[in-house]
This record gives sequence, C-alpha cells and structure tokens, in this order.
Amino acid sequence: MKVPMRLSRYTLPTLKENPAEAQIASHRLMLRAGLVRQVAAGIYAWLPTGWRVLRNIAEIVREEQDRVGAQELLLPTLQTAELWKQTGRYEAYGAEMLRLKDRHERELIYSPTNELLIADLLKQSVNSYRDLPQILYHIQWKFRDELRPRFGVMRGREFLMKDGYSFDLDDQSAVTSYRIMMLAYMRTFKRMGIVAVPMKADTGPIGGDLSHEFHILAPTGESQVYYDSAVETAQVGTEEVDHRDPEALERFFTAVTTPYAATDEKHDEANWEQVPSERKREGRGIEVGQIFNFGTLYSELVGLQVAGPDGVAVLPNMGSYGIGVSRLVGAIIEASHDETGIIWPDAVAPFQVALINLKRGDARVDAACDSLYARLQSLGISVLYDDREERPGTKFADMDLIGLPWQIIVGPRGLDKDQVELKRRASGERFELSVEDALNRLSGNRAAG
Ligand code: 5CA
Repeated sequence: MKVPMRLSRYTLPTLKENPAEAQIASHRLMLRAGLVRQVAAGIYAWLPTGWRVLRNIAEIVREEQDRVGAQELLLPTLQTAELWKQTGRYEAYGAEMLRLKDRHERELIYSPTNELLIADLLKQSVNSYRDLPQILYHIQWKFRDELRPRFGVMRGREFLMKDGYSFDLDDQSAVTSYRIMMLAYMRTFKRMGIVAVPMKADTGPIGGDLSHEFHILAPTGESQVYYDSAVETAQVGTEEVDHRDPEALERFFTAVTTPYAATDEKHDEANWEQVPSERKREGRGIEVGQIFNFGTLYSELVGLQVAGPDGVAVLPNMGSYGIGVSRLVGAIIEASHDETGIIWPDAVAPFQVALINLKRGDARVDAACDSLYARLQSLGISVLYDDREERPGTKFADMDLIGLPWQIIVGPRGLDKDQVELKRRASGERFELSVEDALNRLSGNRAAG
C-alpha cells in the first residue's frame, strides 16, 4: 500500500490522554494513535491507519499461504444453521455462537469457524483420491460472542481470522499438510518482525489430537508459557526449506518441535527441568495462531468421502489452521512499543515515513517538503506528510505515537545547511543528511507498506 497521505486531509484522531477503558498498552495505543474505535463491546471500527496495518498483515499471511500452494477463496460470514443442527454441532458449540433469524424465520449463524461448511462444500468438488490433497483458506470476519471481550482487538467478538483447511487421503499425507502449514506460519510471523513460538496445545472445541498454538511472549498474554530458546534459532532457515521435499520438511518440523515449548495446559515439569537454565524462557504468551489435525472427524460428520485407489470409499483426513489477523495488530504492538508510542516493524507499518514540516507557511520549507513528498512517492515509499499547522512539539509527539519506522524532519535551520533530519523510530537515532542521502538511505530500507 504505497498511497501517500497529507495529514491535514486525513482521518487520524489521536488522543493525548490514556482512555480509561483500556487496561493494556496495545489497547491504549490503538485508541490513542487513532487506529480503531469501539462500536459495541468487542466490535471495532478500523480507521484508515488501523485498516492499513490490518491489510499489510493480511497480505503477508496471504502471500505465505499462496507460496506453499494453499488456495484462497471467500466463504460468507453468515450461513444457515441447518448443517450445524444436522451434525449436532449447533448445540455443542454453545453460547459463543451468534444465532439470527431472517425475515422468513430461517435460522442463520454468524460463522465462528468453518470446518463444517468447507467440508460440506468439498463434497461437491472432490470425488476421487486423485482430487486430494487440497488446502483452502480465506481471510474473513468471524463472530464469537465472548463472555468477556477485553483488551481491545485482542479478544474481540467480531475479529478477522485467516482460517485454512486441508484435505488428505490418509494420515501420512495429512501430517505433511500440517508440516507445510507450520512452515508457512513460521515464515509469516518472521516476516512480521515477531518471534511466535509453536507450542504443543490442547485442541478444545475444534477436536483432534495434534495441535500447536503460536505464542508471542508479552507480559499481558492470557496464558503462561514455557520454552527452550533453541526454538528461536529454528526460525532462521525457513526461507530455504522446499515444502515439496518431504525430507527437508521433516527436518524443519523436527527442528521447530523438538525444543521444549508448552503452554501451562501441556506443561511438564520433569521435561522442563532438562532445559539448560540459560535457555529457559518463561512468561505470558499471546496466542496469534493455532493449527489442528483432527483426522476424519468432520468428514464423518458431514459425510465427505472419496473413492480410494482400490475403489473403496475413504473419509479424507482434515486439518484446520487459524491466524488471528486482527489480534496480531494488538500483539505486535504489545511486543513493540515504548513509553511514547508504537514502534511498527517495517513490514506491517501503515506508512514507511512520516514527513514532518516544522514551519508550515515558510515558502522554502513548504517547497522542500512538497518535493520530498513527490520524490518519496516516485520511489514507491509510502509517506504520511504532517502538513498541519501545529507546533513542532505536537507533531513530534503524534508521530512518535503513531510509530512509523522513519521520520524526515524538515525545518528552516536544517535547510540553511542544505540538510534534513532523518530519525529511526525504533532506536531514536538521528542523522543530519542532505535530501539525496536521506532518500538513498530510505530506498535501501524499503519494505512493504
Ligand atoms: N478453525 C480453527 C482454525 S482455522 C480455529 O478457529 N482456531 S482458533 O479458535 O484457535 O482461532 C484461530 C485464531 O484466531 C486464534 O489463534 C486467535 O489468534 C484468533 N482468535 C480467536 N478468538 C479470538 C477473539 N475472540 N478475538 C481475536 N482473535 C481471536
């Protein structure tokens, strides 16, 4: 998203004070930086800057899914209750499912997850073992009527999820799909500039017996997690792994799942004791994704079967794979902020550069800014131009709060020396440079956004 923006004509309602309702840093900062506004409990409007971040995150998820051959589709948010009733899942899912009626008194539900719907749809397109394997996914809003929506988008009622589903002929092939998704997930989180550790997990209401949750370490996480830091180094070589090579895939999977890593539900003191103390990492974790392999559970429920190689009908093995796309916005902020505001990793930042005009109305400063604004655009670097008639202090505070990776500060004193100031938000480093050098520096650092 390279579209530039002039702040004087842009909806960015920043707040100076901490909103009383926000208990954790990411929630406070998302409200203060004008990313979201609450519309109802656990339901948020995404304002332009928040929406840009959400789209950047979704795009990384999409690219990494596509890269391993998963196919994007789009399922609706609403579906009829029928399938859920026929399979006994309507009652089983419980009060978290939002149930509605249309004008004909037909019962609908707002999808909390889509194992049933997609398995039912596949009945119409797969008939033979030759049609498998398949991995399908979408990025779509979900609704879960959480008892206690809290922490902003972290535990919402309406939230954006990437949910993917794999269909395989047998268990061995299903395990391959599971490993491919593990690889895609490690790449996805790494590109976002975060360390998300896969941990053995319970399967909960989705079912099955093989599952991993991906956790980011942050003090405000909802579960207690324990891991061996050796797993962090396993993230390193993911680029080179060829997902079509079963041996490479197995080596990768063994490397990421062998070091100790568990949430409190699966924590085992005896095994934990074996981890050298300097490699022990313990704390709170935010769950940003979960993957499941549940065999033929849902194929059986909906009656999905294919003709096997010997003509005998086979129930495909299924897995499902979720990423909390909107939760990630909060989780990344939890992992990356300071006392003055958000520090966006380059890959998800709403804009790469804040261009700060220190003296609106000064012809020389305005001209220098206009020229920089145009040149950044032509270099494909997304820029938010603070062209407001505000005091420099206000602009600095707002731009630190919004947390774009770079700031270019243009004022009369610098221009006297033919210089602008370039500031790296994460480190606070400042460089006095010529316009050319500043632009060179930025084009060398170009990322998404
Ligand atoms: N069908 C499976 C995988 S596709 C599934 O629904 N898995 S899940 O329940 O674990 O959800 C996937 C991810 O969505 C979670 O890891 C979490 O990051 C996110 N998520 C779940 N509930 C919420 C919520 N109430 N608010 C925000 N994100 C949520």
